[in-house]
This record gives sequence, structure tokens and C-alpha cells, in this order.
Amino acid sequence: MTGKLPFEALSVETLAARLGANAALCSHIGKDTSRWKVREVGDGNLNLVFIVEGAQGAAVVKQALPYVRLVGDSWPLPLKRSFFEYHALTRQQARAPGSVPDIHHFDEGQALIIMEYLSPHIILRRALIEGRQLPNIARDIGLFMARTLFRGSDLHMATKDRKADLALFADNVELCDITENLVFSDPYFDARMNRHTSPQLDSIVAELRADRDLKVEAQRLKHIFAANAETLLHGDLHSGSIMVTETETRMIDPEFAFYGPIAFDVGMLLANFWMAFFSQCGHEQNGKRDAMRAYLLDVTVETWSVFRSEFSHLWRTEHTGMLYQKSLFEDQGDRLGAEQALDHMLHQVWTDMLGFAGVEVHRRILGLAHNADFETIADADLRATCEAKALKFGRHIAVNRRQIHSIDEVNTLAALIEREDRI
Ligand code: SR1
Ligand code: MG
Repeated sequence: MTGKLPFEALSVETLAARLGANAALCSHIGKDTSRWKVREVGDGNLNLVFIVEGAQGAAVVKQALPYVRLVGDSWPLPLKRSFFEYHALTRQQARAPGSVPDIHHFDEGQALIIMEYLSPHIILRRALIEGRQLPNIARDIGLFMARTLFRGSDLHMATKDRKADLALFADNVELCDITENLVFSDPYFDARMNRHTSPQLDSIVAELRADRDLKVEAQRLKHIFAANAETLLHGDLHSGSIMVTETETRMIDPEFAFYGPIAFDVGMLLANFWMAFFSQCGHEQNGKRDAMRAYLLDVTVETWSVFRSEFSHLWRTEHTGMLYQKSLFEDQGDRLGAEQALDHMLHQVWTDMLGFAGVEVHRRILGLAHNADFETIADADLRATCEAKALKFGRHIAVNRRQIHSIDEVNTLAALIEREDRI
């Protein structure tokens, strides 16, 4: 296949014929296409994902579709998201080596990326629903966030390079538009594609949509998201964008990558741990999940702590960019000044992170794109109980984010809300 052919979606039936001459794929799995086994495994909202197994190995072929898979061709979406995903993956690999799948090949015209097949990895969200306590995720994800977010910013990069990258990713307009609407606005009014567990949550949803303080805060967060081009974000760093084994963690799917606020990735990620926490009572068929709940809160503490300390370490060792430049502080022997600037920055990330986490929780319960943590709770009353608690938590951390000073405070609140009987 060459990039010059018109775009055509692959299928299980056509993949071997169309990619049989692809040197990169053949070198990883073997060139005898009669031995290739192809499965389509995409369970995300947007793309096709194939696992192709050959005589010598396996690879993943991910292809964008010209529309939103979850909704259908009534919602067109440009193929260029594959280009942004490819470029984001190469930058993440350079900035946080070993944290993303290896890329074997990219075909811009066919919007497809051929990459490493991660096995026996599974999606982190699934592992958390199953109640698995993975020992390394907090450290691995905390390091990934600190390294990619610091090294993609004007704290580290030559500003000429960062501005070139900013321009490159600025064209990822349609995916930013999805986030701008789905995360920050749609949950707070009766948007067309919204849905929620009804009628159980109807009155809570009405209350939230009439909550002026919450709506103003969500719009302030949208403003920060849209106007604060600090660093190259993953852009969709939830537990469905992370693959794990007992000991290994890889981040996938950065097609929403663009230059935005550091706090966004951190907030979205932690929100997904807090949602996993509130969903546990819906998954207790085989026994109580108290230990899992405690584990999940510990994971939020460790993730934030690893992120903070790695970000601080990079500030002290790789602070080569034009922001808070060294010539004003370290080079004049003013280490305290540099530390003060770092503290201010981390404080801002903390405060905004809580806001982004709060609205991420809301959109997964009130908007179009729900998550399996709650969706797999078959009993609607039980699901609504879990969701209502999460909504209350999300509202509190979004609206009161400037008055919350530690992650222990947030987790005490989560534990208190979890223990409440009624919704
Ligand atoms: C229409 S896309 C819906 C959601 O799926 C993606 O994974 C992003 O989270 C997006 O908001
Ligand atoms: Mg995705």
C-alpha cells in the first residue's frame, strides 16, 4: 500500500491483501500472508484496531475512520488525527522512553499506524473493574506525565522548537472541539447526545444543570484548557488509554494530543482512579472491595507524589527553557527563587488538576462517552448510587478546588461520600 492511494478502510478480510507487501509489518510478523490471522479488537469510540498474527510474531494495525465510530457517519471526523497520534507517540517515546508502544510504520494517506502488539497487556480500566491491584501503575504513570509534560514545555525545550510543535499540533482542531464540548459544556445542559441513568439520576442531573457556581467553574476550566498552551498533552489520558501487565504500563492512543495546560492530563487521569473507586460497590458480586478501594486511593496519592517529585527533579536538572530562566535564579546563586517559582507552578497545576478531574467525572456520567467502570454495573439502581456519589464528589472538587490543599483531603472526602447510604 502507498500513501498515494485514496483512503480505504481496512477489514479483517482485506487486511492481508492490502498490507501483505508492507516491509515493516512483514519484518515483524513474517511475510507469508497465508499464515496471518487478523482480528478487529477496537473497543474505543473512534478507530479500527486490528491484531495481526503471523508466523514470526504479531503487530497492531490502527486505522482512523473518517467519522466517529461510536456515533456513525453522521459525525464526520478527519483522518488527520492519525498524523497527530503518530507525532505524539514519537515525542512521548523520546521524552519518556519505554512508556508507549514501538511504532513500526505510519501511512498518512491511509491514516494507519502499525505498532507493537502489547501482550499480555490488558486495558487498565478492565483490570480495575476486575479488582486487580497493580503495584507499578502509580509510579509508571506519574513518571510518564512528569517527563512528557515537563519536556514538552517552555521549561525545557528551545522555544523555537516548542513554537514549531505548537503550530503543528494546533491543527488538531476537531479533536480539541470534541473535548471542549464533551468535557466542559455538554454535561451542564441538555445537549443532544447526552445520556444518564434515568430516572434514578434525573433530579441530581437537574440540580447540577441549575448549579451556577459549577457552570461558571466548568467554563473557567474550558478557558484554561483552550487558552493555556503550556505543553504537549496526551489529551485523553484515561484508564482506557493505558495498557498494563502485573508489572508493566504503557500509554496508548494520544490522538487528542495538542498544546494545553499541564494539569489537564493529570486531572483526567486521577479522575479515572476516583471513578474506579466509586464504581467498586457495583462490582462486589464476588466479595467486598474494601481493599481495592483503599488501593485506588493510595494510587492517587502515589501518582500525584511521583508526578510532583519527578517534575521537581526535572526542574532542577533539565531546566533549559526560557521560562523562569536560570540566568535569573540558579546562575545568580538564588536557588530559593527557583524553588519558589517551582512551588507556584505546582500549586497552579494542583488547583487546576482538581477542576479538570471534577468535570471529567461529570462528563463520563452525564455526557455522550460513558466509561465501563459504571456501564458494566447491570443493576441500574446500584449503578445510579455509584454515579450519584461520583457526581457529588466531582462537583465538590471542581467548585472548591482553590480551598483544597492536599490529596489526603480529597481522599477523605471521597471516603466520606462513599460511606453515605443514600444518593
Ligand atoms: C466522540 S469521542 C468520545 C470520547 O472518546 C475518546 O476516548 C475521548 O475521551 C472522547 O472525549
Ligand atoms: Mg482513545
